[in-house]
Amino acid sequence: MSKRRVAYYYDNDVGLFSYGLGHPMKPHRIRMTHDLVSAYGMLDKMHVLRPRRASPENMTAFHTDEYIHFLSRVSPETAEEMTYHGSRFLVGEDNPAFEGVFEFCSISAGGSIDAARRVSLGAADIAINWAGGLHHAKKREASGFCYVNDIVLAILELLRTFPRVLYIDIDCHHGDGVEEAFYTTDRVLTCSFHKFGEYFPGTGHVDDHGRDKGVGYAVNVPFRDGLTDAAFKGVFEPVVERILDWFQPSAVVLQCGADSLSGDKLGCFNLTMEGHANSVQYLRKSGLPLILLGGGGYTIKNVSRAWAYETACALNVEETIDRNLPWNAYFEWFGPRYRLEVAENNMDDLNPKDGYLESIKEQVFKQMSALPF
Ligand code: ZLM
Ligand code: CA
Ligand code: ZN
Repeated sequence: MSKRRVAYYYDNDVGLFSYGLGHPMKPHRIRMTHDLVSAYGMLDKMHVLRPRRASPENMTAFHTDEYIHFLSRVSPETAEEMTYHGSRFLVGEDNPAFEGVFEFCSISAGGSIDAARRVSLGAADIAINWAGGLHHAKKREASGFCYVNDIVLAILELLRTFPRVLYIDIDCHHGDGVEEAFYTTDRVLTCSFHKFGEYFPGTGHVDDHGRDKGVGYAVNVPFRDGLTDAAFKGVFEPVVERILDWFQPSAVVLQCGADSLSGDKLGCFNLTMEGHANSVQYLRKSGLPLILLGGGGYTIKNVSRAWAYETACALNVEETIDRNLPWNAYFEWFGPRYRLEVAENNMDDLNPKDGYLESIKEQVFKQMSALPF
């Protein structure tokens, strides 16, 4: 069980895309992660694969033909007239029609679909795509920096082989696009941990737990600002343990959004690298087929630290890794300490105050215990 076969999907072109000047989402962080993974000598320990690019047909397994047709043709030059004449597929500054947007989406989605195929075939125990995890994209529109929902596409691929898939989302934002896609089915259980209250996208209330056949198969764990490692672990582990026992998934998809780390530009939690990676370690120990995806993460030197460390966790070599960063192409970005660490800061943790943490845990458990075992 300790040595798992790991497949790692990476396309060298992904870091070259740009959402535009000043946009917080920076595809370059995927390349920085890869450089760290490479500098640590981890590439030799896994199957390194370049994903096939997802085709429009692959994408319409979830999205509408009209939306994907639009996305495959839109460019910075034509965005305005296409939006003016057609329906509004892209909304505002969050989702610009940047140069190469469709190619970027086909790399991101291609990696997640290939990861799902490889795990389905039994050719890998863990498959990683740090360019995936774009959980807000909807069937017929882009949302929150996400255009194509690579996660939904990967889960649909897994459902061809596996009876039940568990989706866990530790991005600071609610995983609304994935939840919505599987809200009425009992074959996919979605579980998102997120900041809730005056925060994008506004969904993910603890009471939202699925509809029709899907009642009980959506789990939402809303947090307040300042979430620390201990508070997170104290909710994550019992909730996920209960889900594993009850749902008995045949495969797990973990969205490792890194905006839940301390010091993130858009996030408001206070997790260290180890506190974040505990989720990866916990699910690795379950022994279930596992897909690790990226997601948010806007303080990019910390994103690359966390995802490089989580790659080491997948390989079960995190104990042996040198906490002084090896020389790499972006070494100067990691000063002044040049360490593999994301430290907590002194922000106040509002979660343990006036019994909030206990009450959230209780509400989540209450919903789960109302279900037939
Ligand atoms: N305005 N530029 C998380 C997705 C979060 C919606 C408020 C846009 C920003 C943000 C874009 C340079 C994931 C909202 C924000 C300004 C309406 C959000 C472009 C700064 C900038 O400087 C910026 C021109 C931009 C966007 C901040 N947007 C911060 N937060 C959220 C979306 C995605 O991490 O979960 C997964 C990848 N949007 O709050 C507004 C309501 C648009
Ligand atoms: Ca989340
Ligand atoms: Zn996020």
